[in-house]
Amino acid sequence: MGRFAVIVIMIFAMNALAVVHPVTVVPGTTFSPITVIAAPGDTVRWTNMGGFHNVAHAGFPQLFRNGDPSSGTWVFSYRIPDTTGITALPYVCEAHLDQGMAGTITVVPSSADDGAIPTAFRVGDVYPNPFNATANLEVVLPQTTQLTAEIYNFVGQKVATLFSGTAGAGTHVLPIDGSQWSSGIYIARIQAMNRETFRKLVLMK
Ligand SMILES: [Cu+2]
Repeated sequence: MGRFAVIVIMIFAMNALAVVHPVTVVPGTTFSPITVIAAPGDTVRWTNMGGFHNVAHAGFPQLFRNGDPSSGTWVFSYRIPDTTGITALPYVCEAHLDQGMAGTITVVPSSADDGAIPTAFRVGDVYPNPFNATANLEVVLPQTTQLTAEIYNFVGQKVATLFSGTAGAGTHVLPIDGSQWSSGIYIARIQAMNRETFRKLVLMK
């Protein structure tokens, strides 16, 4: 397939507002939310609400691990380094690897240039991806704005409109339902604030 040129406007922050992103380790085998969109300098904080779990970066070198899996209420914080070049920090619970207990921190450049309100919107990765039938797309808006999110198939036909209208500031999780689509590659096209971003999806049934 042809490649979409994605222009990434990278505005580096000198005094970005650091944010704490909470993740709940819920009873069962799920991190919630599964995907966190964060900037360098932000902190991700996991809280175990029950079950025998841990949190371990699934990369090399391993950047964080809170220890061996344990039950009981534990809290673990990890501050994303200011170094550039990290775009994603996948992590797992080592006790439930075989059950797919995993999450991702998607690292995007901070768009705050003065510690104030970010000026650009952020789009996370589609998760899970590849997916079977359903997935989620996360869009973070710094202000109320017009938002359009559409899915196109391999030959450029629109197969779904996830959202079209006015959306408020904050994090929007847009569900993707591919249960009626055939397996293959799809493209999510997200437009807001005079910018356009694309994400590739792989549907495997
Ligand atoms: Cu676990």
